[in-house]
Formats: sequence, structure tokens, C-alpha cells
Amino acid sequence: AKLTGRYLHKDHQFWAPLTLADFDAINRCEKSLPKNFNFAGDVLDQWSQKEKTGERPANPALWWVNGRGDEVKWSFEELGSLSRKAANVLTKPCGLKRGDRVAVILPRIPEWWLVNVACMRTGLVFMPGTTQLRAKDILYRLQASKAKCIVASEEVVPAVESIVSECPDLKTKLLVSPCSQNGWLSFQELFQSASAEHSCVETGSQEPMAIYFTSGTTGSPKMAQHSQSSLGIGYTLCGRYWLDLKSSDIIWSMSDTGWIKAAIGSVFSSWLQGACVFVHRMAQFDTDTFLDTLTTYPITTLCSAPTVYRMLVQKDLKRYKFKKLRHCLTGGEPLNPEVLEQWKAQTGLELYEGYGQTEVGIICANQKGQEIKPGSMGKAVLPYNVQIIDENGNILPPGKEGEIALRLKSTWPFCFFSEYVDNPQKTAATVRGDFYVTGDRGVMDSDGYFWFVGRADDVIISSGYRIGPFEVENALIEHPAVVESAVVSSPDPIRGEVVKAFVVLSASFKSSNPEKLILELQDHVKKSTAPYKYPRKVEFVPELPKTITGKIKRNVLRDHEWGQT
Ligand code: BCO
Repeated sequence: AKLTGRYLHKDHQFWAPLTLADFDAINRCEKSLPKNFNFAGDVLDQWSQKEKTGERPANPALWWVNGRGDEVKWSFEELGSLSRKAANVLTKPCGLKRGDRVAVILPRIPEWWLVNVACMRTGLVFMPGTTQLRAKDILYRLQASKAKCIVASEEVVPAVESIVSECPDLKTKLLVSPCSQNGWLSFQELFQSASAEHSCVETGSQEPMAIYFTSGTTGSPKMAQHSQSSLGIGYTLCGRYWLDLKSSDIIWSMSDTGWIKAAIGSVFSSWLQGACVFVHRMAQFDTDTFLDTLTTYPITTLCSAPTVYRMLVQKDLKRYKFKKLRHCLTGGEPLNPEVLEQWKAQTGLELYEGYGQTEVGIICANQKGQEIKPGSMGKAVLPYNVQIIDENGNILPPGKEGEIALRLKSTWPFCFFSEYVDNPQKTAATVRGDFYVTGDRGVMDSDGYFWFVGRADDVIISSGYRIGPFEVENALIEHPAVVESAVVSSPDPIRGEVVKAFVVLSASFKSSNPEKLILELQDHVKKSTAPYKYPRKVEFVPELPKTITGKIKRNVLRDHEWGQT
């Protein structure tokens, strides 16, 4: 029997709140999903109660610093009352209703967490985006999602203003800034006067909670929709086993707020375990600031992209004495074994790699207590049954390369994304026979460890970013020098792989200074779309390899880059 996120306690005949043990059992498929579930009401507010009764250590829920002396520390109780005020801002002056979609483009500032939790409390669908997004990216997101509201910081305002007339569904622009802006509501002002009384909406477990835009080989990014339970319950085991978190821990998961990695490490996995989420504003990544932060604050758990560790091991790490660091994790792109070994030799700490996707979360990992095979991304994690399959959906034996896939039971697992919104064909294309296919190629060895080989399609994974070649080619073609281009991955010692553009020039640009033109094209892409996608390598070619029907053969160029021809 189920009711509103609480179970009827079988021995006592009263409605008992869900416990961490229930979440654990749901993930192990030993218990069914409750009908209703709300992360704010069923998880965060419970930790707030535990704080009051002393069942949780006096550890903040959120600890934010900006490196300039400003600091925010909120207990779960404070997070609760402040996010209730934010919820009232969203529903009252902003006029938003349950199910409305809200684009949230904020840097790593405390308000991002407040708006996130406020959306949960009100049943709004949260759509995070990186502040690197440009006008065209934002226009696409607002139009595709029919978002009713955008919450943004001041650096995003000019881009929004340049396209807002093309977004008829957008009703409210909410600015998070001490300054005011014509046509925008001020979050700070409204927040001051908002009430802290708010009743959390009883959302259904399968009701939409968030939408993440993910890039593919063709077309614009797809809208991967997650439910209240896929994010809110599905990360229980990840937090407990891979991140090895307890409520006394302080985790720093360094990711831009636009990516699901921020949600995994800095919201769901961490707060499910009652741990403290540490955040450094760090507008521009800097290795010295990063290392100083680990020596200054009692951070116990660190999670960052392999590119960050590749940058850190360039430094003399023995000079740094990390205050409390005990567990280090990485994910988002493959980790090379040399970096794992250098990190361990210099810090004495293992590096536990996890592998996953925006759509399905962390599915393989090196977990504490398991032997780490350097270069492998570990074993399948509960509740996933991960296999290597062929093009017909048959399981391949250990040692054989194929596609990394997840076995589907009779129903779609609750911890998966629900669908690509408005794109049933793309959602259906993720299923092959009894499996969900990740689009990544790999090998499983006879001990059950998975080894990443590469993408099965043309998507580029650079510095942990998933980049669609089409998006970069689209930006390049807008420049008058470009007749056509092909964008592929190219190896890079620090970023794993980088974006490389092969460009055919128009006649009038053929005699241009090549170095100058490369900089101009790079700058052009950075202005046209999110700069993390810009081609770090550019080569001018007289023509592109094509099939007989005129389709560009990106694989020929990619194989050449990776020395396979
Ligand atoms: O390197 P450059 O300086 O040439 O270019 C950088 C920036 O300078 C530039 N840029 C940024 N804002 C700009 C701008 N240029 C002009 N105008 C602006 N407003 O663009 C380039 C951006 O590159 P970046 O973001 O890689 O910068 P950076 O500072 O090198 O950062 C390094 C990393 C490692 C911190 C960063 O790449 C990073 O955070 N990577 C991790 C990404 C991540 O979290 N991925 C996880 C995705 S979720 C997932 O994988 C699912 C797992 C379950």
C-alpha cells in the first residue's frame, strides 16, 4: 500500500516516511516505487528533522565560497526555509504552475541550489544550462521546450534579450543579480519579501522533474527528461557506494551547473546521504585555486573530470597537504592509467572512475573495496546489468569489442531518463532487442571489468563535454570563409580528445593568412555557440572525403587523426 511518498508500515499500521533503507531497497528492485515522491519533501525535509533531533552531525547542507572571502553555509533547516521563499517567488510573482518548464542559466552561485529545490517544491520542470550558452543555443532551448520562464544571471541577459521576441511561450524573465534590468523581475527583491510558508507539492514518482539537453551526431541537442524518482531516488546507491558518502562527509563535485554531473554530485547523491555539498564559485578554472581549496577546507570527497586531474598532476602535488581528503572520483570522459598512477604516487589516494551518461546515470564504477584495474572504468553497479552487445542485440563474450548496453527488464527502469521530449523516434532508437544502447563502444574482461573504446557515432567527448559535430559545423558554415567543414575528434594529452575542424575555404579566403584565419574562425564559433565546443585544431583542406552519394565521411578523417589509417 502506498500513499504520497510514504509507505504503510506493515507492522504498525501507520504511514511511515520513506527512509534511506527504502530508497536502497527500491534501487535493488526489492520494493516498488511509491506512488508519489518529492525529493525536497521526502529527503531534504527529513534531513532537516534529523538535524533537530541530533541524528545528523552539525555539518552544513551547503557550503559555498567564492575565493574572495564570501561564504554561505546553510543547514538543511535553512535550505528548507530559503527554498520555500524561492518557491513562493516562482509561483506567485512569476505565476508559474506545476509542470511548467523553467530554463535556469546560472553560474555556481547559491541561488542555483535554491531555484533547483524551489522547482522541486512546486513541481516545476527544471532545465539547467551552462552560462557558456550563446543566443542561438538559448533560443533553441526556449523554443524547443516552450519554457515559461528563464532564470538567469546578468552575463546571460544580452543573449536572452536578443532572441526573446522569438519565444512566444516565455512569460517571465527572472534575474539573479544585485542589479536590476528592464523587463526582468528581480529574484533578490522578490525573495526579500517572499513568505517562508509553502506546502511542498505531492509530485508523482514518475512526474517530470528536469530536462537536460544532450548532444548527438546529427541535429540539435535532444531533451532528455528525468522524473522525480529517476534523479531523486535513483542516485541512492551511487552516493552510498561509489561516492562512499556519509552525513559527516563534505563533497566537492566540481562541475558546471549545466550538466547532470552537478546534479549527481552536488544535489542528489550527496543529499540523499545527508552529506555536505561544497561549492567553489571559480568562474574560471585554475589549478592553484583548486589545490589551495583542498588544503584550506575540510573536503573529504572530491569528484572532477579526468581533464582536471590531468591538469593537476602537472603540478608538484607533494607540496600540498590536503586537509581531510580521503576519497577521489572522476567521470565524464575516460581516465588514462598514467594519471591514476601519478595521482596516487603524489597524493597517496586512489582515483575511482565512474562511467555513465545523462540519460542513465552512473552505470559502471570502480568502488571502494574492489581492486582497481588502471585504464578500466570498473564493474557494473547496482541495479544495472551492463553487457557488451553486437549490432543485432546479442551479448558478446568477454574480450570482444561491441556496444556498451544495459539490459531492460519488462518495464523501463525508473532510474533511466523517461524520454527524449517530443522525439519518440530518438527514444525508440536507444533500444535494441532487450537492451538500452549507450552509443559507446567497449570491452568487458573475464572479471567483469569494462574498458572504454570510443563512441559508436561521431559525438566528441572533450574535457568531459559531449559535443555534437553538427553543432560546430553549423557554426562554422555561418562564416563567409567556410564552404563546408567536417568536425571530428582528435587526440589531446590534457583534454583526452579535442574538436578538430577540416575546412574547405571559399575562393576569396584561400590566400588569407592561415594562422589569423584559424583564430578568426575559432573566435567566430565561440561567439556563435557555447565556447567549450570551439575547434581547438583547424586544418584547411581542398576537399572533404565523401561517399558516392555525397555524404561526408567523418570516420576517414577521425581514423586519420587517431593514426588508424
Ligand atoms: O581553453 P581556452 O581558454 O582556449 O577556451 C576556453 C575558455 O577560455 C573559452 N571561453 C569560456 N567562456 C568564454 C570563452 N571564450 C570567449 N568568451 C567567453 N565568454 O572557451 C573554452 C571553454 O573550455 P572549458 O570549459 O574546457 O574551459 P577550461 O577553463 O579549460 O576548463 C577546464 C575544465 C576541465 C574545468 C572544463 O573543461 C570542465 O569543467 N570539464 C568538465 C565538463 C563536465 O563536467 N562534464 C560532465 C558532463 S555530465 C556527464 O558526463 C554525465 C556523467 C554521468
